[in-house]
Amino acid sequence: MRLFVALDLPFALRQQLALLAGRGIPGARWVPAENYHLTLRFIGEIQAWQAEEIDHALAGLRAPGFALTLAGVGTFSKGGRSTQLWAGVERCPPLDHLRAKIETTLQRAGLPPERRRFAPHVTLARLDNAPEAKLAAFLQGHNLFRADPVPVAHFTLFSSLLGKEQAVYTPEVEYALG
Ligand code: 3AM
Repeated sequence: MRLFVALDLPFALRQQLALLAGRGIPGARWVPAENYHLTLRFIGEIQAWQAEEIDHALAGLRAPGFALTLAGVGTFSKGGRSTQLWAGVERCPPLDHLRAKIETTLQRAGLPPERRRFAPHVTLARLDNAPEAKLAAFLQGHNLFRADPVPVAHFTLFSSLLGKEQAVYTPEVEYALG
């Protein structure tokens, strides 16, 4: 199975994000609102026995809940091409703390370390040759985006089934934050 650890987002926040999405960028594959999430750690394909160990390890993690505010929009690029359009996150030390704890926990459970820097975001669209001028206009137009803060009281282990159109993400286990 293919797994990742993420924050799922409350309905009202999904609605606010959906207001940003869906228009103005040819070549954008907009993520459906039910798929919005904030990835804390991609795990990838693993065996069922290892998933059980990961679940057990995550269940033992202790970290405080916190408030999360999404703000700003941006892009990731590869080889000079924009590949992903996202909503950003306001500085949030408890989120960084949670992410660090998850990383340590998963390494102790036997996963290789994540080498990539944590850049918290919610993906709004994947981009195939989107015109850079349209992207720039979108970024400028939504520069001041700031969602209402939401309480984060758990994190979630998701499974991911890659489909032709969109992946199907299923929350498998929720872990409460203290
Ligand atoms: O949270 P976002 O949408 O940026 O792109 C995948 C998605 O990221 C990412 O994990 C999230 C949940 O599927 N992902 C997919 N394959 C990956 C990989 N090999 C990956 N992240 C890191 N390494």
